[in-house]
Amino acid sequence: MTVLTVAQATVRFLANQWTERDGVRQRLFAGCFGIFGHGNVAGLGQALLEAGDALPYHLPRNEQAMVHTAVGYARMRNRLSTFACTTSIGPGATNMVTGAALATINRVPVLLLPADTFATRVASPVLQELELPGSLDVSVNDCFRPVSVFFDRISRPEQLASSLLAATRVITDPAATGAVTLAMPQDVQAEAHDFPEELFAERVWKVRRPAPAAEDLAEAVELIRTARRPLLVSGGGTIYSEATGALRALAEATGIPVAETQAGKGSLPFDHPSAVGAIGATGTTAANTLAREADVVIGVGTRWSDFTTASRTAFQHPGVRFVNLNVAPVDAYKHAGVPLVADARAGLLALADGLRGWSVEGDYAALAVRLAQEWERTVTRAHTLGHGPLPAQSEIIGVVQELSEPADVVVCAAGSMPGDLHKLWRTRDPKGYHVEYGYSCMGYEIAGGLGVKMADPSREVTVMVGDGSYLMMAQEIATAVQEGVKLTIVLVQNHGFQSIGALSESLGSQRFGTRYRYRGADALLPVDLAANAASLGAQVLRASTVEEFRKALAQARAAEVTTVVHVETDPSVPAPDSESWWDVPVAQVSELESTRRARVAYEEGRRAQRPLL
Ligand SMILES: Cc1ncc(C[n+]2csc(CCOP(=O)(O)OP(=O)(O)O)c2C)c(N)n1
Ligand SMILES: [Mg+2]
Repeated sequence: MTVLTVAQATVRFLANQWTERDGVRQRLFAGCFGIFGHGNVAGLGQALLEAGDALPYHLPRNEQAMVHTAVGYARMRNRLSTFACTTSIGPGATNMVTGAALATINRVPVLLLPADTFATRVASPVLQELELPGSLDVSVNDCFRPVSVFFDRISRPEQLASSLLAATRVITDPAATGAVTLAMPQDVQAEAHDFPEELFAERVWKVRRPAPAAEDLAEAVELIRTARRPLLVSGGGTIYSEATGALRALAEATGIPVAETQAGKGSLPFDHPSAVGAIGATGTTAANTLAREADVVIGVGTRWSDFTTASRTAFQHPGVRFVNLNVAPVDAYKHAGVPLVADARAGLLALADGLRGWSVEGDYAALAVRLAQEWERTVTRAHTLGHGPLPAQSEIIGVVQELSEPADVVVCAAGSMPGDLHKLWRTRDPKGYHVEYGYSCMGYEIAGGLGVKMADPSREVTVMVGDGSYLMMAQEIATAVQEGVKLTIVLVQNHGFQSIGALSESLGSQRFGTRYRYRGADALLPVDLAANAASLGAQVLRASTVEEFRKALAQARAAEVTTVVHVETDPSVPAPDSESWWDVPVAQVSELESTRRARVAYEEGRRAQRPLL
């Protein structure tokens, strides 16, 4: 037996957990981020101090941001390795709730260790303690329950061992993973207990590759063999499972074109003959044309979000059927599909086997190639518009593309940029495109980019961030500087929320509340985000033309320190049209003519919606 505090035992346990897939072993927890307060400074803080390099500690600037960093890291490591995150009680803890939701919605593992108020309650109410008149066992940490895939509160040291084991099982299960939260009362963290030694033995959590059930596979194969216009839709699961080779082999053997979701972008290199690019509301005309007429749609590792299905308008074939290959049953059963509950790679190999000798007709494959080539010309035009005096955002994307190497990573999350990147980025590596579009959380960009770079320092990481997102969460530039982690950050200044502004306008709401301007006036604000970035310790370069931007970006890429390239763009130039739709309800009654007109268009759009039951 080993006498340790609950916090010391937790840290020792975390330092000894490993994952293994395909015989490759890595640490489940690369370290621990933490912001200390009275809730954890002498508990988990003391334990991390004592543990030293056994579980390396990193100091972020904001609790939400550190979860983003952990998510960026874990996504880059295909969910096989992540970070723990510890906070104090109260606001430090609840700051992590958004990060928890982001992790769970994206199905990315993070371990959250918010401190909790005293289990003994002798000094209650302590600073920052919630006091509900009708209940004494609710704390602010109960906010984590609906956004965590696992939640427990360690009120007694005796609970720790079983809780840690249950938490680790969930976090390493690709079908269940997300935010795993262990709330730790401040007194319990510091309490000593005699723990069984076996708790601290090295443990290897095998991440298996379950194969589809034979009867489901047979049904799927039979269905696909009847298809005349099948379409593969590849999601994040393909990339996490390292199944891109198997996808490519299936596409090459059968000629089925492959469209990509946001998380699945990079499943095929953009110029592969089977690649038709992004699908859905931010898709290519190639993928969306094929989707409209597809009779069998094979989803691989996708959760069929509304952006992917264009709010259930993308698939218009009257008899369209789905096959869903997904490790998570919740996704495999969507759209009344034939469920292939399996690892993406195992499932794709099984499908390839079952479909041996079968392929789509030559005309169909040729149509897909022609449509993809057409879109490529659209992309080239958007990259090189020659717009002035300020450049269009698509030209900024074009220059980032032009200077990037295949293995570089582009990172983004919210604003108009994710949609533009989904349409216009030419991905050449499965890990080259990192857009957080499950939660599309403004503020993920820099913090998440930090995690991406920490996960693979050999790659150049370019963070694309709008002025709105930057203003929400730029402070992790200071963390990047402190950690000696080099990021290239492209800060796109367009004085407000171009994305929501354009959406608002299209819905008859006249860009209300989306422009950063003085109250009642049109003049720009004297806000200097470049100076702000410099104040956080970054090297900063300013550009106002495409040429200047190209020079600045080349300099930023060559730099060894985190460098921000500040560029002003013209928000009035939209990216090329997706010929798609997104369901955003418009007021059914209004005094405004613009709203009434938008409502008519909205009702028209809804007519194409299909229940897919
Ligand atoms: C935390 C959060 N709040 C609100 C939103 C809704 N939203 C999506 S994009 C956006 C504006 C983003 O502005 P900016 O970063 O400047 O990008 P731009 O739209 O100008 O391209 C808003 C408010 C969000 N996605 N995340
Ligand atoms: Mg903006």
